Amino acid sequence: MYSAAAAAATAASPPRRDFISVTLSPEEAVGAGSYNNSKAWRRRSCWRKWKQLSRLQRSVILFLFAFLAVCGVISYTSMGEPWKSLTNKSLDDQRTEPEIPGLKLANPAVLPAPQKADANLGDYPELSPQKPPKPPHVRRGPSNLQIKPPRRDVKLKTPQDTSRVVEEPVQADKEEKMEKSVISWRGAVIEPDQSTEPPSSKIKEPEKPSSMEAEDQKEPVPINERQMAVIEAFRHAWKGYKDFAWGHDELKPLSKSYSEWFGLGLTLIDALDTMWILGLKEEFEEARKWVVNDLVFDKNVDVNLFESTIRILGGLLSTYHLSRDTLFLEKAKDIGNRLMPAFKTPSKIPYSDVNIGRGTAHPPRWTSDSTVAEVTSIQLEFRELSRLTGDDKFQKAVDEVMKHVHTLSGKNDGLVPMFINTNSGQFTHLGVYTLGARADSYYEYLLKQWIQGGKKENELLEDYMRAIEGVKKHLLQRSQPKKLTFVGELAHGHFSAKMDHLVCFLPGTLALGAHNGLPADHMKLAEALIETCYQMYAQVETGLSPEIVHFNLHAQKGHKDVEIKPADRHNLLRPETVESLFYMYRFTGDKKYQDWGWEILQNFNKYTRVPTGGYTSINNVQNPSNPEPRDKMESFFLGETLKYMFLLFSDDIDLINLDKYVFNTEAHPLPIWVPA
Ligand code: DMJ
Repeated sequence: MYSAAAAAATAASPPRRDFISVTLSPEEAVGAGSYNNSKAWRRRSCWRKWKQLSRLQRSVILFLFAFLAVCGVISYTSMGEPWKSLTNKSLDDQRTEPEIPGLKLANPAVLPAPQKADANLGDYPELSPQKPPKPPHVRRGPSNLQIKPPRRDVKLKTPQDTSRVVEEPVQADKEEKMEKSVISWRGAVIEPDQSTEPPSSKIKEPEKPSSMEAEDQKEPVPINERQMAVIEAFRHAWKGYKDFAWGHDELKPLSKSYSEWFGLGLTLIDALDTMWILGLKEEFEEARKWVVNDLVFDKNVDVNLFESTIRILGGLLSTYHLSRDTLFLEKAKDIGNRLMPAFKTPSKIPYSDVNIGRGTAHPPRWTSDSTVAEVTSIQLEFRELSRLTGDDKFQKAVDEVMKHVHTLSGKNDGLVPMFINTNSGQFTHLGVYTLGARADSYYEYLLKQWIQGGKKENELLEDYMRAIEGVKKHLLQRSQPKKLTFVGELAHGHFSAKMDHLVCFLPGTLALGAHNGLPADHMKLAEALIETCYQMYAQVETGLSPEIVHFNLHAQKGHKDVEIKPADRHNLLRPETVESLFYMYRFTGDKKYQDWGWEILQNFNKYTRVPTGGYTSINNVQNPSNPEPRDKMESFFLGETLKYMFLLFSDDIDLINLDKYVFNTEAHPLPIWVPA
């Protein structure tokens, strides 16, 4: 087309440089030296070219332009939306991607959506206790049951802090209730309605963790070196039990055998929730299998109502709460039902012993009395069983005991005698008062039931407050030379400066009461008493407390505060001091309590650890060169002592949060019934 037009133009008029230059090839133009690539030159050249076209040619070209323009408008409107969203998405991606200089993500808009935090809960990190310096972040409990790891912002409660700290869980609970999800802690899941319902409610199947909760996960608090040492101690104890006593009640670590009390795998059941809390997944699964296959209550065997309630029923209930595995609840219901014949007495004060296979109960052979601590320290467990099953018979039976004891005469300013008759329902052996054996956990359970029930049962609080006043009035004294405050005993008006190690539960209980709003002087007393309990270890040659001490009331040259009688110098690996150290550390944040516990753990390792596995009670805490091993590991060493050690060394207040759980007297945590 250009050639024809050029030829025609050449013939009609003299050649014009600019025109010629357009029709020539660039080489020719350059050769002619006339090529000018300026914008003005190009504009003029196009216009001339346009003018040279025929009208038809111009019309065709204009039509083509118009047609293309219409097509363009149509296609823009149909593609506009996706384009817009793609553009916005890219912007969003830019907002959420961190800006790393020099690094660009390839095709960020087409990356797969991120996985949810719990998409693979089966990936449970294994503990590696061999590497204490940088311990792994561990989610406690078997992976499939793990819900919420602990909070990142670990805070210790101080008395000044209390109001603020208490508000947190309440607010959190409110939000969780609104979402109709579950309240949970590290695998513990409590349905909100379950945690508030009265005993008449029906049991519900546990819920699986929702994806919403998974999103809510927080960074686990790492396990520290001291906690790793507890895990190591537990594994050593467990090795002995597994190798020589598997499925039996107690390990005899020296003779590499076992002893039987009820024939119900007492150590294994007592240790279940400890394994959960310590994160010992493999051990837990193995023990669970034993419960599935071998734990049978249909046995012609006499069990002690109190001991089997606090260790077996309590252990099964807390393991159910932590794991949400209904196996443990079913077993708890089974044993709970089998213990009920104990309450068929003329007074409704239960007998001490029950044959769980035959469904019969009886007092000990030599008396029709029961021990006061025993009949008043089964309430947390039976009440919880009623709440979970919806069957109020368990709670009714134990509440009746408490109501009856509340009205009884024979107390001394709230202090109770040690025995109660199952026929008459009256206290017997009047006039002897102790916070030690046979009475201890009566006081503990007054406070703890009040807390468990949402602080509404005033009679329990009244009895507790009165009893603490009774302790102050009749049982408190100070020793010489260190002026240690201790709790003695009263027998028919005579004060005895004797204190059982068992009494060392008291500082922890007093601190728990103060944390729950009871008078501040309870905390002061707790601080004084825990110092005394620590001295019961520190002043002894092995650094381990004897079963019973006598305090010196008068200064004597060369005498310490603590005296030990030959019959009392054994140590059964008991938990009470470590238990109280745990409460004291939780509520004060004072590291000295952790240090004291650490000393005690080291001394257990030094004097009671058996090289082939297990720990043993000893006969003589005063002889470091021969503490005389007794060849028995009590189940509470795993159920309580090591559990409280682990909790004491933790800085994670959500590791069994004391505003959500109350420990039974065997250290099995049960949920506090949150007020509706
Ligand atoms: C445990 O069985 C319980 O703590 C009980 O309350 C007292 N005795 C032992 C531990 O010492």
